[in-house]
Amino acid sequence: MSDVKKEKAVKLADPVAASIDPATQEMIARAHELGVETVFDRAVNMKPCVIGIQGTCCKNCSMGPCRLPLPKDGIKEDDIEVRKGLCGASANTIAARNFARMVAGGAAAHSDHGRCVAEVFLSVARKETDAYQIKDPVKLRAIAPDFDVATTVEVDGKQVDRKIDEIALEVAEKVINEWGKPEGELYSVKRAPKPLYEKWKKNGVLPRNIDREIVEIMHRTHMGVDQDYKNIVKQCTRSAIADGWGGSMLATDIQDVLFGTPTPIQSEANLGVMKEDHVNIIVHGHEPVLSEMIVAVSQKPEIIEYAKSKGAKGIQLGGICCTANEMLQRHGVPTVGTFLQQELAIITGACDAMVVDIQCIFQNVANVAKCFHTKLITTHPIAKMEQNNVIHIEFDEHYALQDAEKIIKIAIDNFQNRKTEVMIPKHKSLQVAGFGVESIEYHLGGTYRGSYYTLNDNIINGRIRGIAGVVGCNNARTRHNEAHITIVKELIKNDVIVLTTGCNGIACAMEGLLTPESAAVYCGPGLAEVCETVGIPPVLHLGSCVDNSRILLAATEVVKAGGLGNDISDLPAAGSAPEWMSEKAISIGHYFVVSGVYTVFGLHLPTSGAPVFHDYISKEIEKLYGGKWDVEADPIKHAQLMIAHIDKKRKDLGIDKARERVLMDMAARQALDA
Ligand code: BF8
Repeated sequence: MSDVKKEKAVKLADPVAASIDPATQEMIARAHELGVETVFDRAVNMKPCVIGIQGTCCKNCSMGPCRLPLPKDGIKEDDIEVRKGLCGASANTIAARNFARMVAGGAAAHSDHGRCVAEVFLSVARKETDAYQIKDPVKLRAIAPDFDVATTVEVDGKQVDRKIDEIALEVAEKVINEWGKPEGELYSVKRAPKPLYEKWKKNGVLPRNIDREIVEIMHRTHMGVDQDYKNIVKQCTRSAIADGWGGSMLATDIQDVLFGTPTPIQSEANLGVMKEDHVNIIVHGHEPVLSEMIVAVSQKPEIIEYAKSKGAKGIQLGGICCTANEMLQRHGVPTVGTFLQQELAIITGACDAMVVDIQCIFQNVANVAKCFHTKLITTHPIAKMEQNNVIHIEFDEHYALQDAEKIIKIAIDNFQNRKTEVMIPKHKSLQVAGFGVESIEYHLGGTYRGSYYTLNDNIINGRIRGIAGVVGCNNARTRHNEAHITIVKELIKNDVIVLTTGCNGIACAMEGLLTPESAAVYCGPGLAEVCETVGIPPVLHLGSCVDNSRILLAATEVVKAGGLGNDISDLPAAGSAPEWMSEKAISIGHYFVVSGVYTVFGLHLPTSGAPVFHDYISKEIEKLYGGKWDVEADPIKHAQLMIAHIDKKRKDLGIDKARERVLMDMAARQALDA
């Protein structure tokens, strides 16, 4: 056999077909020039399994994997008797089990992150570390009542404020208990609108504790346990609520308490934020516990001097994935890129260290780093890599500053070792990020009447047609950022304000949609007017993926402000994950759905091989919780589905014709709710 025949034909990705982003296209071409393989190339060489895509491959025991593709001539009446695995499991059971395990994986990832933050908070409250402090005591006082912790105490017949240290300790002990308390229900589920809480109670899905719901999914989906797809979905629901209204919400709250609640802040996004003459340190992953310390140490004058002593002009920090969003929203650290740009950042030849913690980290970054001088540093005990060029420096909150300093010095010492010619794309965009429940209230309500009334008024009078939460990943099976940007632009063009998190937030930043000025360019006239009046972008960046809890709470505030129904499911609102790829996205999608949100996913859902199960989560479930799943790969149709849903809700509320400008007073709002 000739060498040519022995060699596997390796195709290279077409940069323009792979991404809409010019910086990404440039770097894919650069990777080809240097002979470095990336995810974009792997995606054109390895096709996904079609049965896996349908969700009907069962590998939960060693009699399988049992594969149940959808019959070409469609399913028949007796499908569950004919199409089955060795044990008899139907396509519905198999797809529901697989779906449930994705929810468990996603909820576990968010919630274990939350637990880590809660443990640091407990150390701070117990005064075991002085690296972290309580930066937002106001937020701590605000959330304390949610955990039945008093914020005042009676002294001489008068209520006076309790000491913040006492509140912190009590809240921290209650919070850490949420992962494993033996009885009761999660505290934070009561933050949902009352009708939603009542729906969860009636359907028996109130989460008991965070860990238990994940463990129970693993038990129920073990071979030979739960064989009723509706019952399996019930447990998915309990676990997803324990994520969105539990583990993720606690992560967000405690991160705000420890590191500060974000307020709008200006920065930049895309690979062009890296600087050739600086030490470039890229922090990638999800937990701000590490990145907060990296930010703090990198600003120390003696560290900057040390960098200069090695020939650099300074230190340029940058972020990838949700660590980027965390450092951006609290410190304005620029965003290097989305999930699919992690290898490309190293291929610039200017990444002196990539510091990673948990989640969304390609194992291939280690292979790419080998081709350059980049030091790849893992920091978390649960996330190591097998390649021998990876350095592991375990981050311990008790020695946080020392650990961060050690990591930064490795990066600085590496500055002089650059071996490949540096090529940093020029592309970068301005962005304003750092929005949240509190800042939306302030921006749309003003200092003296901070509230959601103004937002509600603008929705009622039709300037703002509705609200969309557009979130989630990139996926190398689709053109990088294309669906994200097309969907968001179609929504804002139709006066739908967009709340974004995760990699959608980064994609929108790269496209320049996170600036107040973009309103005049891309928005319909109503939304443009609101954005110009209050000086906000039409796309509000609410942070990382655990911060999707901010979207749930913002929706709850809209309900509370009145005039738009009694529950999240009444709102003219919809959710979307255009380029999803992770199990976390499925957990997020499901908690949006069972919180009452019509939620559309791009690409495909791993449910298509089991149409009866798919119908259940995309139709019948709406009767229980008011929200439902949908899937649409075409981005314009995807956005139009969301807009149609928003219009239907406007009609149900009786505000479909009220597009003339009417100033609603409280009585008028209450009349709408009646
Ligand atoms: O948690 S959006 S690719 S980075 S999973 Fe990952 Fe998806 Fe990006 Fe953050 Ni969320």
